[in-house]
Amino acid sequence: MLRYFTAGESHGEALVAFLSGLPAGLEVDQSFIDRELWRRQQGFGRGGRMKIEKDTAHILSGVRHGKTIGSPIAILLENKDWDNWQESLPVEAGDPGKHKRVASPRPGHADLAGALKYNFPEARYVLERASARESTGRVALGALAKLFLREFGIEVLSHVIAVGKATLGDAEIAWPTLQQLHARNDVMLNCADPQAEERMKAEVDQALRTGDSVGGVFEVVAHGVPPGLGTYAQWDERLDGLLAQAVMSLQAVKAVEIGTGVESAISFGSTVHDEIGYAQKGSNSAFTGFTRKSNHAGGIEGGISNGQEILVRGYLKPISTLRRPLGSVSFETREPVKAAYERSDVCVVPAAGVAAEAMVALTLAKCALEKFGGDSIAETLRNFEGYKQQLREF
Ligand code: EPS
Repeated sequence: MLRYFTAGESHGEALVAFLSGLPAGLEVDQSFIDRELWRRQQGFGRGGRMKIEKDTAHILSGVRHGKTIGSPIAILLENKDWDNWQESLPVEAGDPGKHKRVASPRPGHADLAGALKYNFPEARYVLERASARESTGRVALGALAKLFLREFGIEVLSHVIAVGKATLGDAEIAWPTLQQLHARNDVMLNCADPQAEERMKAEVDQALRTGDSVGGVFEVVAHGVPPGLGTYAQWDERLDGLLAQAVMSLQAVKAVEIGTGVESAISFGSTVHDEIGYAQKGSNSAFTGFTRKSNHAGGIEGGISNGQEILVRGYLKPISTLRRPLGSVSFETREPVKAAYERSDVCVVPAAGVAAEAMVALTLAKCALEKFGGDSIAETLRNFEGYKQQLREF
């Protein structure tokens, strides 16, 4: 069973991430994990914090001589900014005069709901944990899940399809285009169409100019997924439900869509469902001879992967920290004041897409382990080979 967990405050000493249940014998590529962490830090519209941090995964356990050993994996991710916070956010009691309080809650942020829930007089501890910095740990674990999925020929990537009102439009983005996008060493908004990306940049520029923030939409694509992951047999085992929870759990995500789910709701069935055909066996690298004319279902029917690319979209609200703050109330006096402002990002859509890749990869890895699971990679791949044979003979 694949289980994972993260810990750490945004300005604490470090983040820690745990992953339990990966089979033994998986090769762990440190540079791959660090590149994934780097990808999460990119994008036009990030704030000053990203100039301070250069995330790298320090593996503490569960990997020896370059391979997993079946024991829980723990990863430490240092917060370089800790140097600036040691006095204001110490583990011990410290000097209360040096604490940095968040005087008024930000509309849209966890500040108020969290302070009420945990009975804090102000929101410092709330934002420390609600912060999207936490997603760094998930990306490190997601990188391990991606390495595991590669053994099955499954790859997970993302791209940005909208920033504010600027959209990619209906252009279909083929898998090789996403691979090229992923290989780039300069990331602006991670959009596959340069013209759309310029329009997206203009939206971020406007938010920067006016002290505002801007949200958008990313799409995660999982390529090479065999049919048969997830099941309709029980409500909490449906792959679409699991992916929706995984992606919705990311900071600032307010809606999740599988395939063209939203558009489908306002269309007739005849234009939405993906017609089925059959091609000669062995003519391509597909798992079966069945083919589809389209992929509106986003690769999932009945809560089961159907062998098409899995498509998951996440809709991000604009960041709730505004340089031109909205109205709020002072925690101390209850008088109307402007919401607190702290250094922040203005747009995080590309970074959220990378974090969502990690969540999709972890979800698919969990389902793959449930279907093919073994204690070693060799055992797991043997089971997978047997299943592929079954599909070929279907
Ligand atoms: C965040 C606020 C900003 C972001 C942070 C998320 O941090 P800071 O307050 O330190 O400037 O940069 O994101 C990250 C640190 C990160 O690694 O993504 C927030 O309040 O959610």
